Amino acid sequence: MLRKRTQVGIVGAGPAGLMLSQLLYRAGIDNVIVEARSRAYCEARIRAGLLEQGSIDLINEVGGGERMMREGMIHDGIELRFDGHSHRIDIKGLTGRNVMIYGQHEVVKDFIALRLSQGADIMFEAEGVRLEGIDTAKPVIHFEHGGSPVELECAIIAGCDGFHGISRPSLPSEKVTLYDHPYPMGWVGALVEAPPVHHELIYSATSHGFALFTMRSPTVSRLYLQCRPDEVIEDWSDERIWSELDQRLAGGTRYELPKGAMLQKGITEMRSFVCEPMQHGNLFLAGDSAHIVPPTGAKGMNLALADVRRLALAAEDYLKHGRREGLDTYSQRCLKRVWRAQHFSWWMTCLMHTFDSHNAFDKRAQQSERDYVVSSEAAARTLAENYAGMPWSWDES
Ligand code: RFL
Ligand code: PHB
Repeated sequence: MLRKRTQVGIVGAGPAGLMLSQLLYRAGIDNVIVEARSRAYCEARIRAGLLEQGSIDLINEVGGGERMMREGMIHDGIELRFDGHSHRIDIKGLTGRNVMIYGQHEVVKDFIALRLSQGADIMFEAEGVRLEGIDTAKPVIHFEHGGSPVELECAIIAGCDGFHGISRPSLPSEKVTLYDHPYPMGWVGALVEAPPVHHELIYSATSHGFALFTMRSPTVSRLYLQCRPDEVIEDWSDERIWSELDQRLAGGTRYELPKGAMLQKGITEMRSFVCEPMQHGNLFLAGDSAHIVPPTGAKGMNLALADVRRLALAAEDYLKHGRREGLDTYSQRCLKRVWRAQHFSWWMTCLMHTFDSHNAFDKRAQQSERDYVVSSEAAARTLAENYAGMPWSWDES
C-alpha cells in the first residue's frame, strides 16, 4: 500500500483536470492528477475543436499557449446555411471577439507535456478509482497503480473525470438534482485528410438533416452529420458519409467538398445535462462531470475551463488564507455561465436540426427563427455574443 498526500487531488486528465493542475501549480498549490487511461489514449481522443476568446486568453495566461498561437486558426465568423443558402455571421464585427479552431487533443497534449516538464505527478492508468470521506477535512482517493493499492489523502478533491466518471456518483444522491434532456438525434463525426471546404465553419440545415463542416488544420477537415439516435457507426460506410455530406452541402451558394482518407469516425449522443449543486463537502465537480451540452454551440470544453478557473481561485483562497467563501459559493457562481451555455446550446440545436416530431406549426416556427437570425442584427448579435462566449466579467454581474 502506497500512502500519499497532496493539497488538491484531481480525478481526470482532460482539459478541466489539466488546466486546474496548471493553475494550482502557478499558485504554489500542490496537486496530483489520477487518470484512468494511458497518456497515449488521452492525447489521441478526438473531440472538441473550438475555443472561445476567454479560453484562448486563459491558456496563454498560464503559459500553455505557445503551439496554440502558432498552429491554431483564428476565426472571425461562421456561416449558417439554410436549404443551400449561406449567410455569414460576423462574430468579430458583432462582438469584438474571436474564436479559434485548435483541437482539444492538442490542448491536452500541450498541457500534459507542460505539467510533466514542471515535475507534475500525473498517475495514468489508475484502476478502480473511488472516493472516500468527501464530507471530512481529509477526503481520500483510492486506486490501484501498477498493481499496487494507493491512498491519496487530500484537502480538496476536484472531480474532473467527465460524464462517465466516478465523481458525480460519489455525491449523496439525496443532495443533488439532475437536469437531463436527451435529443432525438446523434452526430456522426469524421476526421478526414482533406482541406476544409471553406475557411470558416459551415453550419448547414437541410431537409436531409444537419451537417457541420469544420476543420483541424489547413489539410485536415472535421465533418459532422445529424443521424438517428439509435444508429451505430457500422451503419455509416465512408461512401454513405460522403454522399450525405454532398447532399447537405448542395444548393444555391456553391461549394465543392474536397475528399480524402477518413482517419477516424464515430457517433456522439446528444444530451443536455446539469448536476446541481456541483459540490458536496470537499468534493467539487468541474467540466463534463457536472454538465454536458450538445456540441452544436461548441461550449463543452470552454465551460470546463471556466469552471476550473473559478475553482482554482477558490481553492487558493482557502488553502493559503483559510477563506472558504469562494469554495462554498463555487457551484452557485459557476451555474450562471453553465445555464447560459445550456440554453444557447439547446437553442442552436433546435435551430439547426431536423426533428421528426415537428408538426406543421413547429416547422413554421423554426423557419421563422432561421429567417430572423439571418435578417436581424439584434438576433445575429445575440447568437454571436453567446458563440464567442460571455466575458469573465459577466459572471460577476
Ligand atoms: P473529459 O475530456 O471527458 O476528461 C475526463 C477525463 O477523466 C478521465 N476519467 C477518469 N479518470 C480517473 N478515474 C475515473 N473513474 C475516470 N473516468 C474518466 C477520462 O479518461 C478523461 O481523461 O472531460 P473535461 O475535462 O470536463 O472536458 C470536457 C470536454 O471534453 C467536452 O466538454 C468537449 O469535448 C465537448 N465538445 C466541445 N466543446 C467545446 O468547447 N467546443 C467544441 O467545439 C466541442 N465540440 C465536443 C465537441 C464534444 C464532442 N464529443 C465527442 C462528445 C464535439 C464532439 C463531437
Ligand atoms: C469542431 O471543430 O469539432 C466543432 C466546432 C464547432 C462545433 C462543434 C464541433 O459547434
